[in-house]
Parts: sequence; C-alpha cells; structure tokens
Amino acid sequence: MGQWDRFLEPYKQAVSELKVKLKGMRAQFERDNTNSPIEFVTGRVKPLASIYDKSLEKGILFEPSDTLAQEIPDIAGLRMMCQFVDDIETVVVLLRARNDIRIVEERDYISHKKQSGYRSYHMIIEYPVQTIHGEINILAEIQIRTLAMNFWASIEHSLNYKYKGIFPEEIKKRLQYAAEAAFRLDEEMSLIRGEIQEAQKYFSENKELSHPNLLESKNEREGT
Ligand code: 0O2
Ligand code: 0O2
Repeated sequence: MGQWDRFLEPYKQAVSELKVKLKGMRAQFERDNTNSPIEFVTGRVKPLASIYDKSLEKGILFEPSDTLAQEIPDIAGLRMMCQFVDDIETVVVLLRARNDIRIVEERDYISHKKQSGYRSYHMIIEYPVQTIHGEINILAEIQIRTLAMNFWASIEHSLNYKYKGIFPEEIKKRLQYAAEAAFRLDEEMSLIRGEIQEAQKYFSENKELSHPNLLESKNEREGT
C-alpha cells in the first residue's frame, strides 16, 4: 500500500462513518414523523489532485504529514443540505450537542457571504477513528447549506474549475446576480415554509394509502 493510501485510509473511514451517522439523523426525524431539517447528506475524501492544488496554494509540502493534515482540514468532507435557511441553525445546534465529534471551528458564510457570492455554514470538527493500532483523531469539514446555496455553489465550482478562478467579467457579474437570485429564492421559500411542510407531511403520511399492498405491510409492521 502506498503512503498516500495509508494516510488517506482513516479519512475514508471517517467519511463513511459520518455519512451513516448524519444520514441517520434524517432517518430519525422521518421515524418521528417530523419534518426533517436535513434534506440529504453527501461526503467525499478530497481527491489527491485537489490536495496537491491546495498544498501549492498554502505553500506546504505535498506529502502525507501532520502539517498537511492541519493545514487542509477538509480532506474528509461532508455536506448537509437543508430545505430552508432556518434549518441550518437547527442542524448546527444538533451537531454541537453530539458527543462523538468535537467542534474545532465554525465559519458562518451565510451572515457573511464570500465575495464570490458563496453562502454556506462550515464546521471543522475533530473525529476519533478507531484503528487496529488504536484511536486517531482526524479533522473533517461539514458544510451545511440550503438546496439553493448548493445549486449555486455546484455551478460556480464547475465554472471555477474551467476558468481556474479567473472569471471573465460578464460571468462574474452573472454569478453574482445568480447568488442574489438564490438568496431571494431561499427568502421566498421561508415565507411559505409552513404551507410546504404541511403538504410534505401529508404526502409522507398518505403515500402508502394509495398502494393497498404497502398499506397491508405497513399495518403488519405497526401491528395494527
Ligand atoms: P464533483 O463535481 O466532483 O463535486 P452514497 O454513498 O451513494 O450516498 P456517493 O455516491 O458515494 O454516496 O457519494 P455522495 O455522498 O453522494 O457524494 C459525492 C459528491 O458530493 C461528490 O460530487 C463530492 O464532490 C460531493 N461532496 C460531498 N461532500 C463534499 C464536501 O464536503 N466537500 C466537497 N468539496 N464536495 C463534497 P461528485 O458527484 O463526485 O461531483
Ligand atoms: P473543493 O474542491 O470544494 O474541495 P482559507 O484559506 O482558510 O481562508 P479555505 O481553506 O478555502 O480558506 O476554506 P473555506 O474558505 O472555509 O472554504 C473551504 C471550502 O468551502 C472549499 O473547498 C469549497 O468547497 C467551499 N468554498 C469556499 N468558497 C467557495 C466559493 O467561492 N465557491 C464555491 N463553489 N465553493 C467555495 P476547496 O478546497 O476550495 O474546494
């Protein structure tokens, strides 16, 4: 096994474990028949090419080391998508209350959006990974954002890749308008949040009623 594979192994494990745990939070809301503040969760280990780019940017050696692990805290990255802006705070509070992670830093790019127009809430956490040689603590980044913020960030990320961060003026302006539009979309959705959530609850409670076979198995599961 190469030294990078060895170095990245606990990060892979952390991403897998955290995905299960964070997706589990959503499942618990569903089980309780409560609207979940979490829409979906993704995760990835930063590709080596991105670790390389970041180490150049930060002026650190591209080699598996403690310095690299400290300077690039998002080698393990998780993303939690929410429907509404207010859900982000709910998720942050839930994460702060967990005792399987330690929060090292929080960055609020929602109240203080980045110059690019980027909005998201970031948490750098320390997470203990169990290995056959004992426990090791690694850093991971959790990005919490709405679906609209995620849509904007994904598009901007692809364009950033294409233009290597140097956008033509026109594209830069369009992206800033698009960021404003995403912000307004979030505001509009927040105004009819109650209505939307009521409809979603009704839908999830009643979807099995329209399928007699599923209803039967639901009753069996619930012993009714
Ligand atoms: P791109 O353009 O490279 O971003 P599953 O186990 O089936 O639920 P799966 O398929 O293993 O999930 O992957 P998952 O969890 O859906 O997430 C993978 C996608 O989310 C990748 O995008 C990641 O880049 C992106 N992603 C998730 N979390 C983070 C994060 O914290 N930081 C960053 N930068 N990206 C994240 P794609 O599809 O490979 O495309
Ligand atoms: P990737 O490809 O997503 O992994 P610092 O040097 O500490 O000031 P740093 O390390 O960039 O800043 O941390 P920051 O600003 O908290 O952002 C880390 C991650 O947030 C980025 O990881 C992106 O995933 C996301 N992000 C930050 N700013 C932007 C932005 O303007 N547009 C988009 N689309 N995403 C952003 P990486 O490693 O840059 O990229």
